[in-house]
Formats: sequence, C-alpha cells, structure tokens
Amino acid sequence: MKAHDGMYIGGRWRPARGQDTIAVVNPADEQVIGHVPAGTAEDVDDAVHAARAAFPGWAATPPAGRAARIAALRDVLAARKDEIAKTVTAELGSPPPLSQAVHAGVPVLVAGSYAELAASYSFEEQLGNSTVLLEPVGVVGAITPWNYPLHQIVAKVAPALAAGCTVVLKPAEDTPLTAQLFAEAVQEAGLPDGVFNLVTGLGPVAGQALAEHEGVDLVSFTGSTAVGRQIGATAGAAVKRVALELGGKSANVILPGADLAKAVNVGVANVMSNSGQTCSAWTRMLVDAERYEEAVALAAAAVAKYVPGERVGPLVNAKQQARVRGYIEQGVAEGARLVVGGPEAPEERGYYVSPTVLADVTSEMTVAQEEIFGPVLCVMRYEDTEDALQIANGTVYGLAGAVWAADDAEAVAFARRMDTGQVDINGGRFNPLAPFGGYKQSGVGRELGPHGLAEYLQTKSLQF
Ligand code: TXE
Repeated sequence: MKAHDGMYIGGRWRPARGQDTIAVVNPADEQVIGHVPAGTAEDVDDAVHAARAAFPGWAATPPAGRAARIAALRDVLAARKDEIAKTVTAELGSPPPLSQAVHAGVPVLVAGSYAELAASYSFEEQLGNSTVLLEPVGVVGAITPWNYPLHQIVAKVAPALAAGCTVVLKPAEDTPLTAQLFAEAVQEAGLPDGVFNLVTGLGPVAGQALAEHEGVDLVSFTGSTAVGRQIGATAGAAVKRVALELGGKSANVILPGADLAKAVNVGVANVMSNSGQTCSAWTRMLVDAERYEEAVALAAAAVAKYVPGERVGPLVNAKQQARVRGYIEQGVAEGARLVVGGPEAPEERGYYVSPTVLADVTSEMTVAQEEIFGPVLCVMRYEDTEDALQIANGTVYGLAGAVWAADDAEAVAFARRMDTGQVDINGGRFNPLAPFGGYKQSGVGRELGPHGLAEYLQTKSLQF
C-alpha cells in the first residue's frame, strides 16, 4: 500500500520532526502493509501554525468560493472511490462491497451535502434591531477513530471548511493510510495551503498535543468515552469549544404489531455491518414476551448467514478482538444464553470474532450496558410498552435506535419518549442532512447537515 513518510502541513508533504513510525496492519491477515510517521507535539505545533496562518484568508472567502472548493473535493473523492475502498479494506479489513458502498460512497454524499450547504446556509440573520453574524470558530483540531476511516474525517472536515474554519486532523493510528489519501484529495481539489493539515500519530502523543494546543479553538473528537471525557475536561479547563461523539448502546424496539421478520432481519444486518464496529449499531433487540422465542430463532438464522471472511470482516486489531471475545464470555457468565457464535476465534489468522447472538439478556448484565463494538447481538424480552421504554432508556448512552410498529404514528409516539439522538422509524434510510449525535453520555454536539455546520460557528450580534 502506498504510504507517505511525512505530514501534510501548509499545502505540502513535509518530513516528520521525529523518527518514530507506526506500522499499519491488515487485520484480515495480520500482515504489515505500510508505515506512517508517528507525529510529535512539534509536528502538531507546525500544523496548528499553518492552520492559523490560513484562517483569515479562508474565513474571508465568500461562502460560494468555499462551496466551490468543497465541491471539487467531493469530485476528487468520487473519482478516487476505488482506490479509497481498497485502502479501507486493506487497513480496516472490511469486505470490498461494504468499502465501496459505505466507506468510500457515504463521504461523497456528505462532502456533496456540505458543498451545497456552504452556498445556501444563512451566515447572517436579522432579529429586530440586531444583525446576527455567524462566524467561523477558528482552527479546529479533529481527532477521528478507525471504524469509518474516511466518513469520520469528512463528517468533521467538510462542515468545518463550509463554516470557514481551518483544520488539523489527527486520524486513528489503525487507519492512517485512508487519511493520507484524503490529504491527497484536498491537495488535488486545490484548497488553499494550510486550510487542511494532517498529522498522523498516537492518541496519547499527537492526539493529546492537538487537544491541548492553545492555538486550537475547537476540538472535535469521535472515539471512546474514556478519551472523550479527558478531552472534554481539557477543553473545559481552557474554555474552548468541544464536540464529542462517543459510544452507544442503541435499542432496536420491536413493538407487538410490527413485521417481526423484517424488523429482526434489518436489525441483524445493522449490527453485523462493519463487524459491529458502529457506534450507532442497534446492539440491543427488544421483543415482546409473546414473540420472543420466534425472534431469537429468526435472529439466529439471520446471523448464521454472516460467514467470517465473506460477509463479515475481522475486527480492526488484536486488542478489539480480545475485548469483544471477553464481552461474549462475560455475557454467558452473567447468565445470557448463547444461541449462535461464541468467544472462540473462527479463523486462525486475522482478528475475526464469530457473529454471535446472546439471548435472555437483562439490563443488569454488562453486555446490556457497555459498548461491545463487535458482531454481537443481545436479544432482550419486555413485558409491555412501558417496560420496553424503560429498557430502551436504561443505559448511560443515547446515540441512536429503531422502532418498529404496525404504523409510523405508533412508532413515532414511542420514539418521542426515547432518550436518544436519532431513531429509525419502521426502517429508515440514511440522510446526510439529518443531525447525528448523542443524548446523555453518547456525546456533545451534532454532526452532518446544517446542525453539523452550526457546531463550527460562533455568534456575534450587531445592535442598531
Ligand atoms: O478508541 P480511542 P479505541 C469505542 C468502542 C471501542 C473503544 C476503544 O467502544 O471499543 O472506543 O476504541 C485518539 N488524547 N469507540 O481504543 O482510543 C486515537 O488516536 C487525544 C467508539 O480505538 O478513543 C484515535 O484517533 N486523542 C467510536 C481516537 O482517539 C486520543 C469509534 C479514538 O481512539 C487519546 C472508536 C488521547 N489521550 C471507538 N487517546 C465511535 N464513537 O464511533 C486516543 N486518542
């Protein structure tokens, strides 16, 4: 795999300040496929300076001009879709069709939506005798995870650019090659030097230096709750803006009148996609007592079709594999019924985990409370609608969810009472304009669409 041995700073690839590198591993066969530089605090400092220097010019570029550059970026991402998909498959292990459709495809939609929003958004509004100006926050420090390597980057960078901010990105150490491809795309799209900068490196070194840098005005982080808490505290102490997109434990609520087979099959596909490494995955399936065993059987049959190495890829690394296997063991130890799958690794090579269904899961169990981040579905029984609501809302998280009912009105009535940021009603389709983000400990702030753009703006009012 092609890998740059420098950082993309100020519009060019420059040598890293330090000598250390990070090996990039293909999780499907455990082979090293490349090396990238491990950035230091000095690299981060260089990148922040470049972003600061570029900020006044980019902020002053009329929205239509910014929109044109974002549209050019979208076009490059679209033209290089195959290369992006191959790179994601190589460093994340995702099956090629998923890489094409989701990992390479969705960022084109998101970048396209921000090309349009940059041009159409109202950066000025009139309130009585005041003119309210919505101005870019400044330099954004973006820290992204590996689970959707390009989407996570574009979901932060595109709205930041649309708002008039400049960016320093520190991508996940597991998937830096996709981030380097993105930097190439930025260069090819002709964005002004320093508007986007990339520093690869380790979280506790480069990531932390970025989060703590006083030249950064807003930190946008997606990743674990533990690191998010730390970044939130650092930002709080410096009184700087922060957006956190953290974990989830979303409920797929199947109400008594719903089409059970459809709800179960779509629910299983949702959990198995990307090997379960999706923060918004519907990992808890809630079914009424009467149809509970039927649902478990349907789920088991659907999960059995997810053959490791074919329809479902490995986990990203050995640590995540061990963690997910540990959760399956713990679930069984705490009384869950293992229906299919289990903690044994299905392949000798590669960080695979068997697609697994745990039934008879109750809210007290660890697997019902903590984010597993693997191909593991927990099926839970409820007695009545109030019980279902209590179970659905009974975690510290609130990122996404689904409700299935006899009709949309019934599902919407239930969804209104859910403490969660996004709910799919009787199915639902991806909408790049729909705000995405957490209630409770799933995070702070929203990504995507106009709400995602607003995160990168600050408000000034002029009184007349
Ligand atoms: O996350 P980390 P990990 C959850 C999921 C998963 C768990 C652990 O449950 O099992 O987190 O994954 C950077 N200062 N999610 O260990 O460490 C790091 O380099 C600044 C949910 O991979 O949080 C990477 O770029 N940055 C999730 C990013 O943080 C630091 C996606 C995420 O890594 C840092 C991924 C520090 N001290 C994991 N330490 C989602 N919400 O989609 C690490 N980083």
